[in-house]
Amino acid sequence: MGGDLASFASEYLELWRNTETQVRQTIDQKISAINNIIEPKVSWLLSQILPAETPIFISNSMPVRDVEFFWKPNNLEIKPFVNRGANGIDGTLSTALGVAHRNQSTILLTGDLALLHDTNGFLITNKFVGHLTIILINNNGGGIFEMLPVAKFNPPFEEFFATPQHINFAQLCATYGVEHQIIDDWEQLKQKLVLLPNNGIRVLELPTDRRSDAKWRQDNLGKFAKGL
Ligand SMILES: Cc1ncc(C[n+]2csc(CCOP(=O)(O)OP(=O)(O)O)c2C)c(N)n1
Repeated sequence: MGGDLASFASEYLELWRNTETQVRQTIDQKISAINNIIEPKVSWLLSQILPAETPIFISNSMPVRDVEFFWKPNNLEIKPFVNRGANGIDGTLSTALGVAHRNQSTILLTGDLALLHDTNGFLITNKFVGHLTIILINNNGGGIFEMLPVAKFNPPFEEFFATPQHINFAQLCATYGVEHQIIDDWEQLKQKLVLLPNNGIRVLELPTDRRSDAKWRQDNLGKFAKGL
């Protein structure tokens, strides 16, 4: 009886492992062929290009979900920090600054609304020791809500759910004396991350389209599970 159970358990494990391998291959093929900036590719790429053992704080909303879906497992020993369970988008910047302070150069992966929620966290700049690169996925609003059925009903979707803020982040960063750069191709992002600065705070802003990126996930997540 015990033996049967053990062999069933190992067959079951084997099934999971094979499925994982297959799904990973499908994701890699599909995403590596994409040239335009889309949100899911950010997590996939970060998992492969950051310096070894880099700490990364991953914001709630779609960043943490994209990391869960698309992060490619490997032996770089990247150190992830998240606030799961406490699902607020508040305090994101300050938490990331706390992780980065007197630590190895650190990454924050965040959406625009989460960053906006806590921009006064930038006031710590004078006391901050270390480096934080903020990878800002700017889809002008809450991309997570595009994944819900309510997205089809506009109005009120844009005004009450997506809540776009139309912020010029270059100006916002200038106010706080924080370096800012727009990233519009993958090569540029790679060059910026292969070696991280030792001090200061900078924002690398990737403009994205929340509607089409939500559709991309909706169209592809099911296919990945089926190995298509
Ligand atoms: C303090 C707080 N306020 C509101 C919410 C509701 N909420 C969840 S996700 C989200 C949108 C976040 O947008 P953004 O950070 O731009 O990420 P995206 O959805 O685009 O990935 C909001 C407002 C929350 N989780 N926490």
